[in-house]
Amino acid sequence: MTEKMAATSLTKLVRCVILDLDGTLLNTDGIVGNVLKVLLSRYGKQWDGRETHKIVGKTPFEAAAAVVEDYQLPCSTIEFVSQISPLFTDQWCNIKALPGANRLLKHLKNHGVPMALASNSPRESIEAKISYHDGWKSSFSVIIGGDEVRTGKPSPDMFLEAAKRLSMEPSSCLVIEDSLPGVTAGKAAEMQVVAVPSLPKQSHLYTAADEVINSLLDLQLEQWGLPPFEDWVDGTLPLDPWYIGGPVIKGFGRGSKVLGIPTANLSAKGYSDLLAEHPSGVYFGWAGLSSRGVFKMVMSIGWNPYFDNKEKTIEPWLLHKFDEDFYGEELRLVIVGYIRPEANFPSLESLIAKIHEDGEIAEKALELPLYSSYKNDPYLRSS
Ligand code: ADP
Ligand code: RBF
Ligand code: MG
Repeated sequence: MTEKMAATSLTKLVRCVILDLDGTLLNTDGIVGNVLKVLLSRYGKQWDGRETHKIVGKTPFEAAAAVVEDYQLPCSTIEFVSQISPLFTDQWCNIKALPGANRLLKHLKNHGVPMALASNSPRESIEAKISYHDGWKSSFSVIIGGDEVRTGKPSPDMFLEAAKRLSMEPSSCLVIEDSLPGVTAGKAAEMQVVAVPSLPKQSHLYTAADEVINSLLDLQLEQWGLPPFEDWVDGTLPLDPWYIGGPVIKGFGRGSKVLGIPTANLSAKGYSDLLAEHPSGVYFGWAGLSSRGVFKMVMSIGWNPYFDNKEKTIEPWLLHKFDEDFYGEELRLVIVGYIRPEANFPSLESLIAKIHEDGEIAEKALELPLYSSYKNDPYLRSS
């Protein structure tokens, strides 16, 4: 190793992790739609989910102001906030952990890496929200809420206070954050910062972060001198299986034509919640076709950066040679593992080569008992 490389890697070594809560560990955005649907209906208005992007990442007051204006509600922003707050409180029990959050907390706890939770929301709300997630509260040696420091993020106060209470130097802390104010705060505190943006197609805004990743599944702890995850198996990360299905519809019409890789698309209707819940990336599992059987499958979820799609889609490639199309047939998928984040590529050839590599990884992994047992899942054969 050269002297310069040794110096750079040394500056990266950390000894503890400071985590943000909403949007980083918890899918708080997932409940926003539920709450707005209820409140707007009281005003005789209908919540249009497409406006979510105007709300996430804002303070409660800013978000409320945007909704009051957009829907021309006959109330002040302050009135709206006081009406919506109890609705949010009622939903805290429904906020899901983001993919990879439980895995991360368990891993760091098992390895004795000290953790702090630092969130702009009040201490009381933090405690209430995490109370619904087993083992979370005891994972953190320190919890700091927005009401416990003079100024919240983007000020570094909260992170500096967390370091102090952990008895760590700021340079020994790794901050994990989804929001821009959080990243700004972490860098102002002179800490290492990994950004996990919660909104899609935003990574170019996070230039201040030391690394930008797509989801917690992509975290590489060894880069920061922390104990690496030990759960990857032959290039795959086992997941709690999830299920999705429906009739095969026409896609972008380019899978076979442009790439030579047909992907059997499912309609976004009826599974938008499921799609929103799962980070974009390349996954694999088993695919059942009602009259044809069960096949190995590798797929991408997301916006296909190479084609810069406007919609998040599911693109399942069945690892089997079919002699004909099967549009309209019922396709059932069980997704059992993760391979990599979606990427852009300098050429079509390199995209195609990568997808074939994904196919080989999936093909091999699905032989492992860990994954092969799902081949017999009744969901794949019922329709
Ligand atoms: P589209 O844009 O309509 O999805 P594609 O070129 O991606 O078109 O082709 C997908 C279609 O090809 C599927 O809907 C299915 O009917 C057919 N097909 C044939 N072989 C496969 C395969 N191995 N995996 C997925 N789809 C396949
Ligand atoms: N598209 C991308 O732009 N980037 C990717 O990293 C990517 N990975 C893929 C991996 C697999 C296993 C499959 C089946 C597709 C992938 N694609 C990716 C999507 C590809 O662009 C898509 O199937 C076509 O756009 C067809 O609509
Ligand atoms: Mg397709």
